[in-house]
Amino acid sequence: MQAFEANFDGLVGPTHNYAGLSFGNVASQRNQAAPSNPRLAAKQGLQKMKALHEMGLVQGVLAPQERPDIHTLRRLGFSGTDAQVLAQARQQAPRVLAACCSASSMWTANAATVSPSADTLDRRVHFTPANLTNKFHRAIEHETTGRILQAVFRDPRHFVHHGALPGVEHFGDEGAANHTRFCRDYGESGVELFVYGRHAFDDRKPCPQRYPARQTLEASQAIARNHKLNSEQVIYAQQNPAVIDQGVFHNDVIAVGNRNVQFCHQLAFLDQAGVERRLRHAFDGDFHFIEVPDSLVSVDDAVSSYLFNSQLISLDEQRMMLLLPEECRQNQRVWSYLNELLAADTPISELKVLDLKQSMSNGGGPACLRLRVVLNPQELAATNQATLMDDTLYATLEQWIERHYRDSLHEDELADPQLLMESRTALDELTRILQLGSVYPFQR
Ligand code: SUG
Repeated sequence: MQAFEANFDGLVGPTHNYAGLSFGNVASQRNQAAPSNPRLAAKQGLQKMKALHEMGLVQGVLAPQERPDIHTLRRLGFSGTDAQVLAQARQQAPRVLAACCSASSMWTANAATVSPSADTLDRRVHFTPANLTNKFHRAIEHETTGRILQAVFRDPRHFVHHGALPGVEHFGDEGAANHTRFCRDYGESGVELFVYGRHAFDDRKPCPQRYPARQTLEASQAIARNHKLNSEQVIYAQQNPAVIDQGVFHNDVIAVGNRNVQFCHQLAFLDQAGVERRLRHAFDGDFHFIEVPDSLVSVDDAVSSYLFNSQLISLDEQRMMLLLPEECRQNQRVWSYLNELLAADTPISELKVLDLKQSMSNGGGPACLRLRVVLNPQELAATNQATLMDDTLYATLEQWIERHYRDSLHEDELADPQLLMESRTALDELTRILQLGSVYPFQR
């Protein structure tokens, strides 16, 4: 059946800030305590959604989360009025407060793993919100993420929503950032590649030494089972531990795939030749494994430019476009490689560059900001239409951002009770715009 890929981007929340919360993510660590601009961040994200919509792609919006997360702060023993909770947290545990204020749900590549109906035994689309156990500020996302996904993909005849995996390191799961689906046509059954950083139940296997491996093999296997995938169409591949130690905290920082193309760095996987062989074998058709040599683009270049965190988009049956962050144009080696790539005989025939600096400064590029959901026409019709981008929604959201977002925010301001009020007012209005119902703790 005919199907297509929709991208659901995370709207940047009103508390977007740089708190240095992600050990192993070099941009997050480098920009700790820098002032942020939530309004600009949200507008940059919205511009990207508009650009994809204007290219004729189906573009959706996923709502941000309630931050500061008063509910979690109360679970951690802070009490009294909301203002008192914030004041106590600021005084006694400012890093915990910062974690409870992160707008990190904007990176919806980490919201969930999604398997299209063409791949699943029951022919429904399966969603598993990622538990994101490796980072506290992200581990508090999945409950609300699950509610938002259910409010967008409601119809149980088409959509299955699983709970997040057990919230322990053994089943650490980072969602679609470590999951790529290859297919000939989107509506045909595909090959799902799950990339993991370590084995949780076997200490003898290689693992990174400096930075954490956030995804385990056992988590990926559990998702494939829950999603009722055909095991012959599933490949598990270990990320190269050496690149995790250089700042590649998710596979989507070193590889991106679409349909019959895997575009990746030469050092992306532990057994790269084996991964290529298994993909070619499972794919059953013409397959392009485009490997970028380390001699042309180093891992450091890949991490600083986010070359592989681009979106690889089908323009038609043959041609694809890379949607890149501006940082790729600023890196001479990356930019000259890309121009050579355009001249070579591959499906990648166009480049488009976007300014996403506010998100990039926290280690989130174009691909981090979107969750890919392959849908057939019936599934699209069953999707919450109010979340789909068009000119009206774009204009509404732009005004909404203008009304509710600050144009500068610093860690010191996170305990300001006014910020909480602003954020809740904005989100309450947003749930009406996107017709989500009551998805936030403050609304329940
Ligand atoms: O989980 N950064 C996010 C970036 C996620 C990028 N996603 C993908 N690669 N798919 C993370 O490390 C930084 C927040 C801070 O430091 O304030 C942060 O959470």
